[in-house]
Amino acid sequence: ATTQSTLGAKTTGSITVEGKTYPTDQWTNATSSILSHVSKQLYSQENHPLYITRKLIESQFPGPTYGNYTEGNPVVTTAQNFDVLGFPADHPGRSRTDTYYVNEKTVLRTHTSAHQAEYFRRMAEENSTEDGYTVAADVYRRDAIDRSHYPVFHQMEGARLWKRTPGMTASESAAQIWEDLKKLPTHDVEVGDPNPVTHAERNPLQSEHHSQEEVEAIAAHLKRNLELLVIRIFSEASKVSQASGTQQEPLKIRWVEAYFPFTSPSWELEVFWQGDWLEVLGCGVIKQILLNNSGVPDRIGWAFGLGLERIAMLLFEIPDIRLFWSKDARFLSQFKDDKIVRFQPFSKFPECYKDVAFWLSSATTSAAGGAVPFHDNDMMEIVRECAKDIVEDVKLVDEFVHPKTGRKSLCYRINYRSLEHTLTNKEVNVVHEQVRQTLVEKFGVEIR
Ligand code: FA5
Ligand code: MG
Repeated sequence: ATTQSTLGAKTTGSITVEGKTYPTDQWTNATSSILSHVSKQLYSQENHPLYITRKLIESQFPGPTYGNYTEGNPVVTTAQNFDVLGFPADHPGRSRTDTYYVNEKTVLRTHTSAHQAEYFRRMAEENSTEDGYTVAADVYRRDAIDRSHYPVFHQMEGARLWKRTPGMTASESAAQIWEDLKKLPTHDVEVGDPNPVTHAERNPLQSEHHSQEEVEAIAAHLKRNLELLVIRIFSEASKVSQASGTQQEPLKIRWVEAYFPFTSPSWELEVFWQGDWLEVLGCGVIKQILLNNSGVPDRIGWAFGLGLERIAMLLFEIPDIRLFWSKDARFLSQFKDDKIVRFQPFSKFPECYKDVAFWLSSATTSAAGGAVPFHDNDMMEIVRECAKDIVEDVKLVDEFVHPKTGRKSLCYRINYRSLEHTLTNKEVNVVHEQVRQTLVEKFGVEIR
């Protein structure tokens, strides 16, 4: 993957990704450093922690019921990523501040759900014997910079469908799902799940398409599978902690109501970890319109999507998301033979904080008249482009509006730290100066 420009809108030119060339336009904001991550396919590199995590999850969704897949090329259409899934036109996820556009109609996928329709269509083919799938892939989002956020991360999506044959009643349809649930193991972990399966406003039954008992059965099957997945992951992680002599807290998990445009009802699963609830996945009962539009109108079912890094960070106790991209042998050599081990941190190199304070230009602050607004993610992108992987986090530490002029001032604190070497003052100063200059060039700010 190669390309041209950095941040600004480029109205002419092209971007080549995975051998295919796309014209750029005013929407283009995919940068060269982002595109340089395409085709690394960490989830396919044997002994990489993301590969080991993927394999562990796939083993919970085995054949012949489930096919296990990966999707190499992250370039999808806005139709695949948003429209087909029912994202409204004004959904914030569509914004250029959140999503990397190749051009107006083409994006780097922001989630593995962009492939749902293709996989449903595949199940509709006559020779298909699978009723479900998992798919792992790299996904791209403009986002904060800190130890758990990176603009490229990995998701794994899963789905399971059941056929309603002609003449089958809703009770018979639900009964076959309850039968499948009985085949799954039970567990004795306490799960918080205080809410009814459907909620009239927030998580309605798709009453044109489903009966309440069908949805109860789908929800029960979905939840049991994902609870078993998390229990499996935590039992693997606790074997590792025990071996290294650390005591693990008993597993606590809970279901919370959620919203996705393509499922109803929807939930998120949270795990209590290091003193806080951590969201590990989103899921729900697939909107029937999607199945109807994808050649499988006679099927109903569930889908989920999880973050592979989130799970791998728990499993291996990996403290910084940048490490997944490391080519450092001190990192890579720790993972062997598909085994889950506790990551032994190598000595941390010193950090170096630098602040940058600036006045937004009146053009960037005024609401009226075609000016470019300044978004937190624009700051993140500038720092990413200039500092590459020698930045650990970026925080807005001060925000101030001048009482007389109405001008707005922002101050960001950038924490520079390399995972691989001690940064010299000179090195950091060069990068920091580049950040300051880029802010001036792209956004017309006045450095304070
Ligand atoms: C989604 O992306 C939905 N497509 C999930 C889904 C699939 C719902 C199928 C229903 C049916 P969300 O944006 O919450 O949802 O991301 C899903 C998971 O990806 C999160 O629970 C989290 O584990 C992981 N994730 C999200 N953002 C990040 C990030 N910036 N860094 C690391 N992991 C992330
Ligand atoms: Mg979420």
